[in-house]
Amino acid sequence: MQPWWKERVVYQVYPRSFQDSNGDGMGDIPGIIARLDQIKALGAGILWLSPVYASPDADNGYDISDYRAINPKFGTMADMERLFAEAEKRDIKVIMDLVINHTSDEHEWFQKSREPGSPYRDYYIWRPARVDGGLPNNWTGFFMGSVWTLDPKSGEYYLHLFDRKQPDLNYHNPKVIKEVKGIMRFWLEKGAAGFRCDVINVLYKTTLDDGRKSLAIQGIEHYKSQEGNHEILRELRRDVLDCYDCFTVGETVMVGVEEARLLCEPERRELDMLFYFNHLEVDRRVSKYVPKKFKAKNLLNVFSQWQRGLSWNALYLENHDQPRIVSHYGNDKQYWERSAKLLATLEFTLRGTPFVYQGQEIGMTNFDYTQISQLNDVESRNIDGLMKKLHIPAKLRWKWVAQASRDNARTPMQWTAEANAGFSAGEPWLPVNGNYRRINYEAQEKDVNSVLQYYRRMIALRAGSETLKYGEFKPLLGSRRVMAYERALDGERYRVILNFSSHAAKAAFGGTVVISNTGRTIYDGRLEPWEAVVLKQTNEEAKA
Ligand code: ISL
Repeated sequence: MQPWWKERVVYQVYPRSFQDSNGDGMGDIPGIIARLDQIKALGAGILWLSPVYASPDADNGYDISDYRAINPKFGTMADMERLFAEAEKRDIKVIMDLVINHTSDEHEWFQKSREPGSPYRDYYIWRPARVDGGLPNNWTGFFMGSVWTLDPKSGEYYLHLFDRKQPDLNYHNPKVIKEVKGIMRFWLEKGAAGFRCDVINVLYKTTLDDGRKSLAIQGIEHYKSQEGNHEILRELRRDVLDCYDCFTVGETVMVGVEEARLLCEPERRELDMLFYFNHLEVDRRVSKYVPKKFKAKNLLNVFSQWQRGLSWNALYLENHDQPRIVSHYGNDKQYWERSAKLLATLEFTLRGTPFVYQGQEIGMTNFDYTQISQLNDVESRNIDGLMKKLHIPAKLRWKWVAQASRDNARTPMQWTAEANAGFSAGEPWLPVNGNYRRINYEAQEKDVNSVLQYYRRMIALRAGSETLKYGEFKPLLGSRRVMAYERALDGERYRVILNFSSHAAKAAFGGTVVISNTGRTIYDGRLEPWEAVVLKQTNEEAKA
């Protein structure tokens, strides 16, 4: 018997943008409850909630000020308990976002920590200036600039890998680990079925020595996937997670396959699976802000490495930090619908647990904003500020920020063609994409050929096939535009052929058509633009 978290599909909800129930323009927990039936109808069996905890929202909830309280913008603890109960009624498991690399600077621990000599001082990483008055070291953070901010109260600097409002916890302090275990137990007892673990491979800073000179994230070699980090993961697993029927998916930054194996192969008893980023970076250089040409074969190579390198993958094409996949690797203009379906074909025919991000199932696109002032994301604003200091012209800054901004994924969910796309009766916290009259859930619910219906079909196809869930992955063909691969189990083979271009293409493979995004039922080796075809063949058929 395979564990349920390998069988099921996960649906990620970004609460503030999903469904508002009280007209304040902010999505909330009662809104999520009201939409559980839609999540169920998609065929998802696990709900991952981005943070709903108390937070001043400097990074939209990834800066937590109380791990045991609900952000009043989203509702109450009673609402949260009702969400667990309503999800359970529908056989949907709920996993929480575990953000433990840092807290908010408004967390009680940090406030107390600012007092030198306080028992909380060692919960965080404090250092005085260097003797020459310089910063404690030369590290730079994920959101650009130094990782050090001076706290006037104690006259020392504290370390933050992300925003200055997200001070890093000190994992050399056993009290911190004990607190984290308490938080995990609290949510598992309430009914959580596991955790998505935020930036989980950078917890343990081995030394605070200067980092090697680097264009970005200088100093990372001192804290990425360190042995101390592995020990913490094993301890959390042994002391907490192993006592519950739950799973973890770690968000791990900058890992290659070898490093990932150490973090999530089953015998290591650390994470159950992890999110890597390589597959979303095949058209990026150095940083996500610098584009390069997409080639299908490069994407296939990345998947081949990961599919064969790990015994189980977390599969995702979108989340709240990434541009919309149909705008990124698809074609959100002429071939919007077909390319959105092609990407669904890709995701559900790989080996692993698939994660669908809200709106992905209706092919939502990147935002249609025209200027930086319309953005909310702290990362986008910081990067723009930095580029401004480097005298990069405004037009170019906008071009780079717009295609990579995290707000692309954060525009409100497009439910209907009515005002504010049915997301809210009030003014949404972030403007709705102007294409909501054309792209919305309600319209696709009624249309048998919609992207939404195609997602449902792909999810059902995967659910009904041991080969698609557990079969071996083998790459077959990778060119500039086309990729093809095979999944095989017990003499049964699925062949997946994908044309990532607006040109016709050729790729000769045999088998019976199981599904295609053009409605074709016979495959003759010729692909239409953005066509996706899944073929099936048994050993007997191959011989015949
Ligand atoms: O978004 C990114 C690149 O596109 C990353 O740099 C991102 O910040 C990194 O993957 C970590 O993300 C997670 O932790 C952050 C939070 O802002 C993100 O929303 C979260 O997913 C800090 O908690």
